[in-house]
Amino acid sequence: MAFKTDQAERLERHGQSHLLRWWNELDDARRARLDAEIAAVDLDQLDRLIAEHVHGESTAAVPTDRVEPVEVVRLPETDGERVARRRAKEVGEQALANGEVGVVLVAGGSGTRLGFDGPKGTFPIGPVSSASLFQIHAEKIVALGRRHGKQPPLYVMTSPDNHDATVWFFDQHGRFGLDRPRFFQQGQMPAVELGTGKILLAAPDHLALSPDGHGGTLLALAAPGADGGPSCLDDMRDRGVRTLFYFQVDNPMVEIADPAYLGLHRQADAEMSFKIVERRMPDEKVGVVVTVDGRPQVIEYSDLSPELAGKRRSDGQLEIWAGSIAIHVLERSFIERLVGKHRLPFHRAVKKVAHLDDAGRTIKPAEPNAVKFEQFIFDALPEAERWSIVETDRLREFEPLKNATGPDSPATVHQRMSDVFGDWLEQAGAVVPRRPDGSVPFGIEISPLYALDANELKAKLAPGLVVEKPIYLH
Ligand code: UD2
Repeated sequence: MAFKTDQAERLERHGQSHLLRWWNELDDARRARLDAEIAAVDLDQLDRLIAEHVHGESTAAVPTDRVEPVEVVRLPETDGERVARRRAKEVGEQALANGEVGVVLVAGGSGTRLGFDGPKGTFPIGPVSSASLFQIHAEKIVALGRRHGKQPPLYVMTSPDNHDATVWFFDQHGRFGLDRPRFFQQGQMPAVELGTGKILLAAPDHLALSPDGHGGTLLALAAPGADGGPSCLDDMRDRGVRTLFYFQVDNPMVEIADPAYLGLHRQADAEMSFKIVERRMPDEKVGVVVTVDGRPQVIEYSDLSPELAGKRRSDGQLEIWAGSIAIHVLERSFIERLVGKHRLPFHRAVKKVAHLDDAGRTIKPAEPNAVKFEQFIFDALPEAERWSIVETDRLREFEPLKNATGPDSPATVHQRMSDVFGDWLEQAGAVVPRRPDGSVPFGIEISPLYALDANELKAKLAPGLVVEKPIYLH
């Protein structure tokens, strides 16, 4: 197979001809692979990104004086607020019962910080059962289907690197009882060399590619399905799904399709909604929701100036306090509008990327050597005509699995899950032992199929249970 001349010329024009260095040594199959990967790269777009993020001054910092706190629906404190929250919940429950809600789970990330070999969703995280993240999420959706009479369809975003392993895992487990989960793949972007902007080769026939960020969800939802079939958006339209609940694979505490949140979103006639928590400290690794010149937007933690991150009100609270925990509601019509005309911006991440050197040896760099480009879903917020920002209780709903040890690790997730399930058991009249700091001393776990929330547990469990050792209700 000869390389198409126009492809070679195209690379030449963009200063990327080095990608063909080993062309003459490749057999036809490997040439075809490299050819397809190069053809898939939008080199005009990449030139712009390299000019801005590799050679240019890539500063995402927003001038502090234009940034204001965003308006938030706070956790209910008064009776009136509790009644309003209950009304919103009824609106969300009706949407679920009507089958108008779909669930999007983003699981395409590489999970490098966790150091786990395999899709992060397959990580065994149940504190007693060792159920995987995927199992816990899937069981919540099955339980929602039982409760509301219609199972919300699940759309799982994977990346080319973990797609097959993800689908295999669901198949091995009978798809956890889900009716018809659909798996769709996000796009990829090439990594380029820091300083030069040259695309890196991972192998003689393979570019160093990585997922294009969870902002890639929008285009991936609109892309044709396998074999040119309907896109996920087409599928949603066919099923009458109008509203999407979006969440990340790493947080087993997420209240999937939380009816009160869905209801608040609908009552605001919002196109996009954010669940937020109060930031605990200036350097916490969550994006912050703010307004800039009156429009809402998220500033990612890595782009936040220390001055803004640590600014405090006179009462000592952080002024910019609304931390995004990446739990969103999006209208399908909003996504359709965005993919039609708008492109989310790309952010740069400087990373260590293994690559071939000029002699064809694989180099595993000790220091960051490359720039990766990623889109973030939260950059859709400024495009929304209406939005809602809703506070949730961090202790109940946010304990993500990010690291192998220390904060946000299996140990902290096990503890938090057990503490919350301990609370549920106490509310149901059980006796649960506690350490002096209030934490429970061993694993406690309740399968979503046994009880989806504290009220369901209360209705199911006779009071008087004394918990003396690890327990898994399922
Ligand atoms: C994300 C948010 C941060 C905060 C935090 C809460 C970004 C940039 N930051 O931080 O503001 O809300 O989460 O936990 O999102 N993913 C894909 N494809 C990709 C990249 C990521 O599906 O190309 C998924 C990934 O599988 C995971 C999620 O997105 O479910 C978050 O990715 P991350 O762990 O890289 O984000 P993190 O912790 O930097």
